[in-house]
Amino acid sequence: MTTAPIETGHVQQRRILATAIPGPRSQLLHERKLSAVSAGVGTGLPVYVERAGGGILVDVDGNHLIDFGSGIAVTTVGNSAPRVVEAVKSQVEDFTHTCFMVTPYEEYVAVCERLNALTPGDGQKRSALFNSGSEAVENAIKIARVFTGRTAIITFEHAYHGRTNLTMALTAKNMPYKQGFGPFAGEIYRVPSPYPYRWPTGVDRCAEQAFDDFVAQVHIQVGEQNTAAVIIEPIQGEGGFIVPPAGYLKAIADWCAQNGILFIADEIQSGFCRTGDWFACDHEGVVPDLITTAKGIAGGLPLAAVTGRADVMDSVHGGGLGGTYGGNPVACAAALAAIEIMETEDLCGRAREIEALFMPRLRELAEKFAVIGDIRGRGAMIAVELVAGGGDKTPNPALTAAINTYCHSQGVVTLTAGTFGNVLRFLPPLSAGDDLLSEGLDILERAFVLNA
Ligand code: PLZ
Repeated sequence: MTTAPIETGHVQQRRILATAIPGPRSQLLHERKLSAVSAGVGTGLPVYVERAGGGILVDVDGNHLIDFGSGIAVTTVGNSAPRVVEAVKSQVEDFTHTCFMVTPYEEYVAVCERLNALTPGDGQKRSALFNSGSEAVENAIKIARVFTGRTAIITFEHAYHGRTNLTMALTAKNMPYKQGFGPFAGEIYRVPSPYPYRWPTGVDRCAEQAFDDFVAQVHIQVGEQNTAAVIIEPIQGEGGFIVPPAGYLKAIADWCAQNGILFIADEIQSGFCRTGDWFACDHEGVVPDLITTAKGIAGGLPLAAVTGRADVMDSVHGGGLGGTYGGNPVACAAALAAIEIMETEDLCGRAREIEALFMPRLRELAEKFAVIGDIRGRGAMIAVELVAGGGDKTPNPALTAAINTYCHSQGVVTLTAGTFGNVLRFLPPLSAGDDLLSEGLDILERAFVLNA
C-alpha cells in the first residue's frame, strides 16, 4: 500500500498491468483518433485514460499507470483532487459563465488576490486571468510594451513559451513547434542560455560569462533603450530542465531594473510548489516585475495568469486586456481549492521530499551508467540528460526514446524533453505516495539495465 500524503479520491494507488500497453480498447480508440483528430496533434503514449487520482492514471483497459508527468506539470495537487472536485461541482451548479468583462464575479477577484499574495515580492500587485500559458505570456508582453513604450523582447536559447504566433517566436526549438508556421512575430531577440552542463568553458565560468554575453548582446544587437522586457523560465522546462547557475537570475533582474527593462519570469511550468517553493524565483530571492502562471494553478482546469507590479499592470488602458473565457468561474473555483490544498498540505514541503527520494536514486544510476551525463532540477521537477558517455557529451536521443518507451510499456508515464530530445524529465503529482514513486524508479532503473 502506498502512503499518499494527501487525499487521492477513489483510484487505487497501485500499478496494475491488466493488458499489454496500449491495450486493445486503447488501440481501438487510437484508430478512431487517427481518423478523427488532426495528424498535427500528437500523443506521447496512446493509452486512453478513464480515471485518475493521486499518482495513478487508469486506462480504458484497466491498466493502472504510475504518473511521472502530471499531464506536463498540471495535476500538482493530483487528478480530481477531492477538494477541487467539490469546488467545481458547487460552482457548476451556481453558474458556469458570465464573461468577467460583462458581469464580474467574486471567484476571479479572489484568485487574483491569492496570486498577488503568493507570488514573489511584497509590493502592491495586480493580476489578470487567461486560458492558457501561451495566452498569459502574450499578455505579459503586451503589458510590458505598453508600460515601457518599447518593443524589443529578449528571450533565450532553449526557451519554451508556447505555440501561438508571438510565443512561437519566443520559443527556441523549430521542430515540432515552429516548422512551417512562420512568419513569426518581430522584435524578438535570442541570447545564450546559461546551461551549466554544456557551457563551452565549463560549469564554473557559466554564471559570469552567460551574464556578460547577455549584457553585450542586448547592447550590440538591440539597445537597452529599445528593450521592453526580458522573459525567462527560472528553470527551463521543455528545453530540458536547465537550471541556471546560482545568482544568474538575480544578476539579470538587477540589470533589468537598472535599465528600465521589465523582468518577466515564466513560471508556467515551475510554479505552484513544483520546485519546492511556491515559485522557482523564491529560491533565489528574485522578484520579477511580471510573472506568468498556468498549469499547476487549477488542479487540471484551464486557467492562466499574469501577475505583477501594480504600476505596470495598471498602465494598460481599460479594456486592453481580456477574452471571453479568461478567468472562467469554474476554473477559478478549482484554482482556489487547489491553492488551498497546496497551503494546507504543505505541497512545497512534499516537492522537497520527492527531490530527496529521487536524487539519491538517480545519482546511484548515474554511477552505474555513464550515459547519464547530468542530473538536475529542484523539488518535483527533476531530469536526467543522456549522452554518449565516457566523457563524450554528444546527446543520446535514441537511448532516451528507448528508455521512455520501456517505462511506458511497464506502466510508468515518463516524459522526455530537451532541445536535443535527450532528457528524461520527472514531474510526478505531489499527491503520489513514496511507494509508487519508488516503484516507478525501480522500473526506470530496469530500463537502463536493459537498454543502456
Ligand atoms: N511557458 C514555461 O512550459 C507549456 C507545452 C507542451 P500552454 N509547456 C508544455 C506542448 O508541447 O505544447 C508552457 C511552458 C512554459 C509557456 C507554456 C505554454 O503553456 O498552456 O501550453 O499554452
